[in-house]
Amino acid sequence: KQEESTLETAATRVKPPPLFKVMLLNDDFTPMDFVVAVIQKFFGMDREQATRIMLKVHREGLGVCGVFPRDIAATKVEQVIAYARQHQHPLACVMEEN
Ligand code: NFA
Repeated sequence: KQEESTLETAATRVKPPPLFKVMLLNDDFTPMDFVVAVIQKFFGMDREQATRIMLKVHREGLGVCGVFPRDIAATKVEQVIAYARQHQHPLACVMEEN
């Protein structure tokens, strides 16, 4: 098996990197349209997908926007929070190991 040949032995193989869910949390103030726009802008979804996730967050309290390696997840969280604060909205975004 190629993966166990001279270049990469079973002994040196490492675990795959952990993945993190990036989630939005509901609040009573952030406009629905703004949340849809955030999901489209930072998670590359179309308006229909983004609306489904926004409604899940609205109804259930939170929803997953994507699953990423640690650094990418952390950047998404920072970008979403910064963008929301720039627009004076309290929208919360968190990451959690999968
Ligand atoms: N609950 C917000 C409202 O009714 C909408 C919202 C959805 C906020 C998802 C945050 C996340 N305006």
